[in-house]
Amino acid sequence: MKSLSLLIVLLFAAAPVEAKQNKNQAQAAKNKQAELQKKKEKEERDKKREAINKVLVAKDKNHDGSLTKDEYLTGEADQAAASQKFDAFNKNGDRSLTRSEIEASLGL
Ligand SMILES: [Ca+2]
Ligand SMILES: [Ca+2]
Repeated sequence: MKSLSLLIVLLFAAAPVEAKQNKNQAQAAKNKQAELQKKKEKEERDKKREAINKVLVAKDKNHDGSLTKDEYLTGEADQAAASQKFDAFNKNGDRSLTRSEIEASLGL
């Protein structure tokens, strides 16, 4: 009987520790999830930047770091759609598309 009451005392004493451990584990899992999410977002940003680099390398014929509409439209199958895209990306309405305008349009 004595050992049973001792066991009960031990169980009660252990319960808060276990609850704390569960909480810590849940927090660790959350942290890991957040870390993975961050990593995924970074990978997506890197992918977008890489895609932008590719477009600039391919289309920026005079290598000034921005694309005129002519440069942008060269090689596009659907000229009307590409033209609309250019205008949508070209936030300041000037004659060229800068890297930062493209980045901004892709949410970077
Ligand atoms: Ca250019
Ligand atoms: Ca512009």
